[in-house]
Amino acid sequence: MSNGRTIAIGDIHGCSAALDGLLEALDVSSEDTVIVLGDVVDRGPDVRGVLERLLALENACRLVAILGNHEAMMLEAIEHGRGVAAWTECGGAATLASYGNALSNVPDEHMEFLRRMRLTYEVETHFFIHANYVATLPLDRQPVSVALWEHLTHFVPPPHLSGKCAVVGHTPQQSGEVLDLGHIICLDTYCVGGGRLTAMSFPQRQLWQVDPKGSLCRDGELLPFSDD
Ligand SMILES: [Mn+2]
Repeated sequence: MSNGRTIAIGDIHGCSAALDGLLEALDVSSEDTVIVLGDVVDRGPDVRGVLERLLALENACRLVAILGNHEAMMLEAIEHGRGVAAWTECGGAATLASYGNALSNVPDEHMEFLRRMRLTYEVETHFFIHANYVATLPLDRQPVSVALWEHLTHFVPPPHLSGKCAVVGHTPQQSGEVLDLGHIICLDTYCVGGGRLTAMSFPQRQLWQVDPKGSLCRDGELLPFSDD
């Protein structure tokens, strides 16, 4: 067992300045595992820059990239030409703009990164998935429609059969505050809409937040566990 930390980061959506500020505060080492919770692309100002930073981060720590619905849409659009209009309208236009509005400008390295993204990841006490889960199914059998798409505003599942706490993104918290339901923690604090980009360590629940420009709001604050 390494001495490294396990740190999850909420939905980045092309906010490279926020990601820079957050990574500076986190000061990750090669021992650390950093989990990005998906939706690193689309909507925000600098998708290409975010992917460049994540590729660099793979060399600085153990990076685990969870697949979000936006990466799934981007892969479908670019690799199979499916749903291009829907993807473009859902924030894909910003992704395209960051590559000079030409799909051919998206480097293979960036596409390979998207293809490496995984549906779930788990540690002893927590598991990580983009949107939501089916409580009665093991983590390796989670349906993609739920894992990538189902908002917590639509359905809050009971605790997962593993007994582990779920850490998710996808359902934006416009307050900028982490949503803590006891058995589910949502780290999508709506950076792309003017909220914050959030990182939290597990199981310690240390919290770091930056604003869209990357200025630190909360630095390594320890959040109490709720009993809910
Ligand atoms: Mn999402």
